[in-house]
Amino acid sequence: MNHFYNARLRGREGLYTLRWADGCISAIEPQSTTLRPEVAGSDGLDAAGRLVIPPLVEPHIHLDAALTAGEPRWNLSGTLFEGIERWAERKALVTSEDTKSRAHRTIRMLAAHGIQHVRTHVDVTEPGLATLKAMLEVRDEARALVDLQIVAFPQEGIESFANGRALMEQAVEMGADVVGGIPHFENTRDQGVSSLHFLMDLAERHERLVDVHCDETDDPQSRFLEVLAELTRVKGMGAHVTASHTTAMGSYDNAYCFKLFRLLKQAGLSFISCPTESIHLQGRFDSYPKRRGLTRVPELDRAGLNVCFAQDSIVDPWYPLGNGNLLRILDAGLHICHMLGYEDLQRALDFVTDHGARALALGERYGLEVGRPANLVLLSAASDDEVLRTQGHALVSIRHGRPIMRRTESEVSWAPETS
Ligand code: 17E
Ligand code: FE2
Repeated sequence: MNHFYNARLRGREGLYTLRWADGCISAIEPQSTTLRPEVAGSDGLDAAGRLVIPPLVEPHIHLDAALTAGEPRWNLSGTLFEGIERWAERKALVTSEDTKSRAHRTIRMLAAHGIQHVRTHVDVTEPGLATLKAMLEVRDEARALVDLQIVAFPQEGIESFANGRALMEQAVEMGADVVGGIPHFENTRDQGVSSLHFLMDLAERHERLVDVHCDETDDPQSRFLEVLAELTRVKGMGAHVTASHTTAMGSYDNAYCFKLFRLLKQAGLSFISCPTESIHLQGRFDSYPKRRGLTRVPELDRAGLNVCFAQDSIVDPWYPLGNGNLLRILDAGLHICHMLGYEDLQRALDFVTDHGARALALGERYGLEVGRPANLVLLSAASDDEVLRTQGHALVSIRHGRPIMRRTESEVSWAPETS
């Protein structure tokens, strides 16, 4: 196979033929009519008027903890903090084989839904860093399916965990792509602030990206985002810094948020919201009315900031469900964030494609342009809103010019007497 024909492309009118050669996109040709298979040639695939897009991007997931829910115990309160405690118990039992086998199984679940770019957080609050070493191997072994970015993620803190700083330094030296953090979990406000100074310096020195679990709480006093944004602004690192979760922003008062947004725009950092995870983990200390526990997705988007959606968890101590389908997360996110208006539905896929690619700083490794990698996904629907309305799927995934996944569409058949 070397081309799609009768493809619809987002943001463009009409039908297209999309060709590739040597693993890269070689032509994007507008068609004047619908092509019949005899005309198009046997080495092409008929997109039948459906969308061809660059791959879905999963910008935030924890592959090291995936598929461990209930082992050894369930998170009964449904809080982030109990999740961290349950994970600490499971973490004591991990082996390299266990980590790698669960990570590979989960990556396959992601790839089965048209995802080819993944950023995973890997817990580095583990003396010896055996899990990180295993995940660095997974990064190479999984290349046929996904490009994997690894975040050195200090789940139990940088300042409040023994040797936290040294573990972070070591993780970066071993080859982590991204520097993480968790300021709202540090023991004190001061430690949260100093952890951010430390991790931003570490990333700057080693030229790494940054992705901080930031203010993942309903506590309106959790204001580490302003510190992260200010450091980002001063260092001019906006294109390389992401704030994940920032759920406290859903509880900030508007006067503070108004001032904060000015800084966020100057800093130009990216945001990731994990809507299914946050609606599940947050609001847990409320009775009624009960908060949604999400960051201000539409407001960030309207302010011109880069926001994307992510899964966060698949069957782990924090979230018991998940199947790799990022379009399910998009559906939930748009509902929870009051983003089902006409305009939002026309461009909904931005939040799981281009915006994710920007957060991951993929640059020219991503997108439908001649010369870029032939990483392409055929969807089951012709437009963003139809993908959502029909709960559409990725049907074919092409990676570096080779088909790696095909999904058969489900069909409904009727008994004769019903017609
Ligand atoms: N760890 C954390 O701090 N927050 C989360 N949402 C997950 C792990 C899944
Ligand atoms: Fe996370």
